[in-house]
Amino acid sequence: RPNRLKARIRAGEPSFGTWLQSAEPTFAEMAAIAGFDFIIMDEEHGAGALEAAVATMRAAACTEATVMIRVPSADPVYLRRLVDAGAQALLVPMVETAEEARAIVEAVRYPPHGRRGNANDITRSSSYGMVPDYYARADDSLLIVVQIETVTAVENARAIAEVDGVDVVFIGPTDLSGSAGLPGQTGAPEVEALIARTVEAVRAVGKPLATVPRAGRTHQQLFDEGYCFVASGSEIYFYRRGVEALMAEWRSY
Ligand code: 3PY
Repeated sequence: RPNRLKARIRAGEPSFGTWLQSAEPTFAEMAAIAGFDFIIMDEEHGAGALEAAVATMRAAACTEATVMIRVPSADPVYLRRLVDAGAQALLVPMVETAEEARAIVEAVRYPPHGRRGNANDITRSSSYGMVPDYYARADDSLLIVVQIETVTAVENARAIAEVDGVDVVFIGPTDLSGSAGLPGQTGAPEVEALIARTVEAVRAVGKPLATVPRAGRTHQQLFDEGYCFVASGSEIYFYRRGVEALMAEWRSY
């Protein structure tokens, strides 16, 4: 299965995504049918783990949408389990140094470029051995996205972006605001300044950026600033908006 999100990024096409927190594949399927280019299944703050990730990927497989997994941490063992299970895109939170970024890339690349173990005659990632050239194509077909969301990470943004194999740098404004001592104040000038520093550092390296929406910016403005994808809302958010509005309407009759 081609990594359509990676192809879109390479072609310079901006992509719209959304988050999946409940690990319910039905919502992944719905988001994919609705036309999102990608879905991030969130294992950092959401409910699911490996089996739900596989179910989510299967649910989206009938559409063009790519599933990205946000892992709970940079644990190389779990990263490897996910790529064997067929994850095409990984989002790693709280990356603070180039060394951490390099370790993530090495964990999921096959030798000689990394330390991924080879069982590709049986894994889901290689279509259970039915894709003969999987080993040769595996490294390049994976999309690796690292999150910059602490003040330390901003200081190291250029070095992180320079790591070979880091495809995209994802700015997390919410955690960055917390790290800056201004929790939740993503529009504060100090936080905006940290984001601007990161944008400048990553663009200097020529790597694409990604983020979530934030106040005062349309999606188009973010794309114009060099973000290749924006991940907006989640099934929890959409459901909350819907039930709150409908309850208010029904109780008003
Ligand atoms: C952040 O804004 O901190 C994120 O990780 C994206 O939700």
